[in-house]
Amino acid sequence: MNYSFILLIIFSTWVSPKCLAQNAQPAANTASNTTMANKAEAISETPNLISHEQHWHQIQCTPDKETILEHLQRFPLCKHHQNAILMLCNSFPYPAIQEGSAANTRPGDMVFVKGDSFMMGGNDWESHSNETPVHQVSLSDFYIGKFEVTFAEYDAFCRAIGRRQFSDHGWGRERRPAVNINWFDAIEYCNWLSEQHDYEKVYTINLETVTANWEANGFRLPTEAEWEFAARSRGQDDKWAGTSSESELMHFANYWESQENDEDGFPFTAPVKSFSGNELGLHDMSGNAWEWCWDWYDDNYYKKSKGAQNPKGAKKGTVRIRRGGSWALVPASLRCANRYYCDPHLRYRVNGFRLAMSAGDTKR
Ligand SMILES: [Ca+2]
Ligand SMILES: [Ca+2]
Repeated sequence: MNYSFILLIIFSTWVSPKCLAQNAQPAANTASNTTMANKAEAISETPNLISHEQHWHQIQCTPDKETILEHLQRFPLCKHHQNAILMLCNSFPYPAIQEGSAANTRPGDMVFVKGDSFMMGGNDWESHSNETPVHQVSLSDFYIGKFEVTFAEYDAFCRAIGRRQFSDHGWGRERRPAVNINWFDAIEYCNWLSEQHDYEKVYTINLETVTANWEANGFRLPTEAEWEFAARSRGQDDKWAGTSSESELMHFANYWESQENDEDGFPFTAPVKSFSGNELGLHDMSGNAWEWCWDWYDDNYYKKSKGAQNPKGAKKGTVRIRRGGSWALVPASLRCANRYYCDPHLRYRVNGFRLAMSAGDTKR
């Protein structure tokens, strides 16, 4: 293991103070990471500064699909990129999907999860205060994806709306999880995919404000409670998705083993299903890519959600939940009960997502 790889892991995991993780984040890294992030922003904003603002002003005066698409292609790193995407998605119908282009996302790739009550949270020696108190919550039936959304799937969306594809850092695309996905990217994909399959769209997107219709039968992100219930194979006491034995974890999860030891053969992301699934047949719930959930994060939410039915997180916040740990982290961070969060705007090489659906009236 050389120093460049160590630095890569530190950068990809802790690059910004907005992406705080209360565990496994040395305070000493914060200042240098802030500087790195600021430099990256400065570099990305430097090219085309004047014409980029003029072009954006033109779009605001006369929103036009072709002009928005042109803006996305000419200024992929500009500060208005996210708003341009949202404007495009809100104002114009999605183009039809190319036949076979999203072949990995079929209803058969979703697992039905029978709802129940379970004890959510953790209180063992590795748990953090935000995982306590362990408390009972109840969930309705839902579906959840067997796999993380892959590059093959997300690239189909990008092609359909004329969006640039996100970097795979040379690790490979196709069946590897789509990374560099921020929370809004995931939400937009859910709505687009629902439209392709004639499901009702779950999300209403008004620039930065996103609301969910939980009765809709379309694709959506799991809630934090759904994610944990599914990772634990319907709320069992599993420490990681598929096992409670750390010696067995290498068969169930892609994670960072140690500086000297990388026995699983995947120093970065692994193609989905490279590791065994849990009892529900869900792969990579622990490790590989972090998975965005719907919920706003609140340190003390568990103190308020005892006995809740279908809890959906804090009513408002500044950071969204992500779960399951990643290829760049050690086993403690991959625990089913572990709660992490991230600024929903930020795109990191460790962040991806998984689909879910409400099961109420969904026809399958
Ligand atoms: Ca690995
Ligand atoms: Ca994962």
